[in-house]
Amino acid sequence: MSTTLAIIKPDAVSAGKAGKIFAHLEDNGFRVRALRMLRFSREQAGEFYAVHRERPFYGELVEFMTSGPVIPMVLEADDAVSKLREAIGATDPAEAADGTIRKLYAESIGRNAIHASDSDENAAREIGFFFSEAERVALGR
Ligand code: FUP
Repeated sequence: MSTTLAIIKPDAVSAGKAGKIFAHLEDNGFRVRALRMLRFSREQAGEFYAVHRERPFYGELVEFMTSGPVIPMVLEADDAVSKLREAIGATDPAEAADGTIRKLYAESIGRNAIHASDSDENAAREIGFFFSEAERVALGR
C-alpha cells in the first residue's frame, strides 16, 4: 500500500460535489487516512504551487485556489499515485476519459475539481504540507 494527496478544489466544494467525489474515490478502492477542510491563504497557495510560479496561469491558479474552501486528504491504495492520476483524468476535462472525476465534475482546465500528486516524491511533500505524521490515521484491515 502507498499513499498520495488529493485536494477537492473550490469549484467542486462550492458546487456541492465533494460528497460525490468522496464516494467515487471510496468506490474505486481508495481509503482515507487523513482529511481536513480549510481555506488557503495566498501565501499557502503560492507555496503549494511554487513549481508553477513561472507558468502563465500561476496568478489565476492561486486566485482560484484561494476563492473558497478546499478539502485535502491522504488516500491509500495499491500504487496510490498512479491509480489516483488515472481516476481523476486529464488536466483539461474536455480531454479527460469518460468516468473520470474531472470528466464528471470539472468545469474547465483552470477549475478542474481535484488535485492529485504526480509522483511519490511530490506526494510525500504535499502530504507533509497539510498533515503531520500523527494526523495520518492507521487503518484497520
Ligand atoms: P494536473 O497535475 O493535472 O493538476 O496539472 P498541472 O500540474 O499541469 O497543473 C496544475 C493546475 O494548474 C491544474 F490543475 C490547473 C492549472 N492549469 C491551468 O489553469 N491552465 C493550464 O494550462 C494548465 C494547468
